Amino acid sequence: MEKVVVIMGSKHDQEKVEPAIEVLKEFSIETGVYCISAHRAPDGLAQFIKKLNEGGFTKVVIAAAGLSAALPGVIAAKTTIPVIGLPLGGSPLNGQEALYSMAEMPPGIPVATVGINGAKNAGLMAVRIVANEYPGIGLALERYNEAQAKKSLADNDKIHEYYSKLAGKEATVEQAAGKGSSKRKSSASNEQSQSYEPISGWNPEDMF
Ligand code: AIR
Repeated sequence: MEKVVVIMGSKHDQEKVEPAIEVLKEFSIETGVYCISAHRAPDGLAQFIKKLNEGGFTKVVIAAAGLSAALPGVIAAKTTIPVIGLPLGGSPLNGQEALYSMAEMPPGIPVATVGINGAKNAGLMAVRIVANEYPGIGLALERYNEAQAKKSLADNDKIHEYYSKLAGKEATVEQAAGKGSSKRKSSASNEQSQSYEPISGWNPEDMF
């Protein structure tokens, strides 16, 4: 079997699991994707786990499910391969039932659980586990983190610049209106704020 196994409880989970598969693809890690319900096909799942253990090649399993999600726990109970639980939302309890099912495992059978719909982090955690044995993947992870940091700091520059310019314009309008340091916005300053061109792809109103 493949180096990383991604298994979901239903074909309807596919879209929510996709970011994990994307991350693994980005790092060129051999990944097998499967769909078996722990509740609807328990014998099929047992056979699958048997094959997983016999294969001896898989380093980590990502198990994704919604509702009362037994899948990662059942897999963890029948293998010593690390299991990452990916609880899925979109359910009557918004994924909390799946989160609790995965995170609150009885002592002795661990499942490393990510956040609800946290497929990207599930993928990245799997990459980190595989990287323990493959230094090249570790280096790729370092580059990934560097690129991420660069992007985050570029966002900081844009946001800081946006508000600095906005503050500068408001001050000018206040001064022109002879209002000194009054915090109350004049309608002119409101017009100025609205006419200021927002930075591309980012809407300040999203923050509120
Ligand atoms: N599920 C399927 N068997 C056991 C569980 N917990 C989960 C699936 C899916 C949800 O139940 O992972 O998130 C609904 O599945 P379906 O197939 O009815 O859409």
